Parts: sequence; C-alpha cells; structure tokens
Amino acid sequence: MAHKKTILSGIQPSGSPTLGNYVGALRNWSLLQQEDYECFYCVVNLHAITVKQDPEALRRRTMDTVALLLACGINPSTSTLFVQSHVTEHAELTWVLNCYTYMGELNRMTQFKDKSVKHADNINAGLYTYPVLMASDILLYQSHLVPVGADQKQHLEIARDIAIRFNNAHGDAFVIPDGYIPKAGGRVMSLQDPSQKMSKSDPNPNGYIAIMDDPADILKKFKRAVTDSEGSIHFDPQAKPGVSNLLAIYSVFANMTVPEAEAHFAGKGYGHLKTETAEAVIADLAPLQQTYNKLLAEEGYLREVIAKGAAQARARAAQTLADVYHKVGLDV
Ligand code: ATP
Ligand code: LTN
Repeated sequence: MAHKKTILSGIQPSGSPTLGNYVGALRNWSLLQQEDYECFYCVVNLHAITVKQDPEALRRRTMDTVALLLACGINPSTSTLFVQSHVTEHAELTWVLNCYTYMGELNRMTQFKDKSVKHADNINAGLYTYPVLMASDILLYQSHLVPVGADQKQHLEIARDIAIRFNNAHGDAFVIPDGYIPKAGGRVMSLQDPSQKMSKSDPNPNGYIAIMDDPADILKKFKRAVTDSEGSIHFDPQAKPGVSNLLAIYSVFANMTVPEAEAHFAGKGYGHLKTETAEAVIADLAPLQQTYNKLLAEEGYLREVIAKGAAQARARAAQTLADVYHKVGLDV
C-alpha cells in the first residue's frame, strides 16, 4: 500500500462546467496536489449515462473535460488523470458493493429524488445505484480524502457506511474516506435564485457562470444577479442569500476570508460588489480558458495523458478488487 495519503475525486462529463464546479471542487483538486497526497482525478462517464446522453456528444465532452482538468492545473506527471470507463474495476466493484447496500439507504438519497423529478421519463436502476458506483470510485483507490462540493455530503456518508459494513463483515478491505468540502464556496448558489445551487443544467443561463463564459457574459451575469433591497453588504445566507453568495465567491477569488471581504466592501453599494466579483472571476479564469482552448487542439496529447492515467489507476484498483474478490469468495 502507498505511504502517502490518497485523494480521489470525479466530475461528470455532462453540460458545461460552472463556477460552482470550479470553486466547490476543481480549484481544490489543483491546490491539494501541492500538498503531500497521491491524487487520482477521474472523468466519471459511467455516472453520466444515468441520464440520457447522445453517444457522440458524450465522447466529445469526455475529452473536453480531460482538457478542462489539465487547464485547471491538474499535473498529469504527478497526479493520475483518467476516464472511469477505462478502468473496468469500477463497474466490477460496484456489483459487489450493490450487494452490501440497502435499498432503504438508497431511498434516502436526495440527489436521486431530485433527479427522479427532473428526469421523470427515465428513472432507471443506474440512477438509483449511482451512489454505489461513486463509493466504488472512492474505495478502489483506498482514498483518504475526497474533495467535493457540499451537495455530495450524503453520497460520501453512504460510501463510508458501505466501507465500514464491508470491513466489519470480511476484515479490512477499505480505507474509510473523509470529505474535503471548502468552507467558503462549498455550495455556490444560482445568481438568479440564490435558494438553489448553481447548476449547469439550469435552463436559465443567467443563473450560472460557465467556466468558459467570455468576460462580457460574466460581467453581464453578475450585474444581473439577484440581491435584496437592503443595500448593506454583509454575510447572512438566511436573510441575504444573494449578497452572501456574491461575498463568498468574491472572498474565494480575492483570496480573503469572508469577514475580510465584508470589511473590503464596508460602505460600498451592490454595484461595487457585483463588478469587483466579476472582475476577480474574469482575471482568474482568463489563463485557464486560454490553456483550455489550446489543449482542445491537442487530442493526441490528451489521449496520451488518459492512457497513462488508466494504466496507473488500474494498477491500484486491481489490487483492491482482487482483495475484495478473495474476501467474498469469488476467486475460485
Ligand atoms: P448536475 O448539476 O448536472 O447534477 P454537478 O455539477 O452537480 O451535475 P458534477 O459535474 O459531477 O455534478 O460535479 C463535480 C463537482 O462539482 C462535485 O464535487 C460537486 O459537489 C461540485 N459542485 C457542483 N455544483 C456545485 C455548486 N453549485 N457549488 C459547489 N460545488 C458544486
Ligand atoms: N457524484 C459526484 C461525481 C462523482 C464523484 C465520484 C465525486 C462520481 N464519483 C467520486 C467524488 C468522488 C457529483 O458531483 N455529481
């Protein structure tokens, strides 16, 4: 087993990634590389097919997501960057863990309930067991830390519960993982309805900033963000959800704590808050967008990165799966 602690996280290749994905997850994936962890980052295309996908679009978006992760600063020579379907152990462990997961547990998952409403014509068994596939992603690599947004907390808890249950039944097979959810930005809210999380599947594009939005759009969307009529800038997510969301975003991009950001805007109006937040976001995303556009033209390179990533990931995943098969008695 590795000496360094292990990090794993995943992102679906669906839709255009938003500022929520970036602040809640991707930015931290890149920052955590600088600490003493072995990092596995995965484009979870098996998760994506729990909702209907056009095959050609799925292939293209999977490669685009690989380019995005590199543009966000994932370093393929120190981190393992791979595509989930390339490592068949994910699907294999999922079957075993399905048999260690109770329907009662899955029935409680709020993401399943939300998605069942959103995709009422396609409430498939994959959507239902989605958290078991996610648990397999995490547990296959003996992951200690899982950087995600706050919306994934429930899925992390079920992953821990499944791991503990399996370990109790068969002896230790899995490390019990912890979540890493950022304090500011763990839940970036919609700019149009700050009671909802910012989502790439929002039908109103003014609700989200896509990471690839151009500067003029980013400024326009922030200027249109819903605030309140009070006029004072302080952090109070219950009473002032719109303003608090902007303050949280600003604090992340200005590298300040939320109280420092409040102090920065003391006596200023909402116009300032919106414009300065937009400017901070635009400046941060500009180099990322440039690198992304350059990488899109380098398909050969992207394919090299994920081929190497898959080989590295498989080496680790195969060890865990073999141990699980042995413990369960499948290795005759
Ligand atoms: P969808 O909205 O289509 O269900 P998603 O964006 O929630 O998808 P992923 O693309 O797999 O799903 O999410 C990748 C990461 O981004 C996850 O760690 C998730 O918690 C995080 N994330 C998504 N939306 C937000 C948000 N609004 N604020 C903070 N983190 C977020
Ligand atoms: N369900 C997550 C994506 C995801 C993931 C993972 C995150 C799939 N497998 C493993 C962390 C670790 C989501 O954000 N929708």
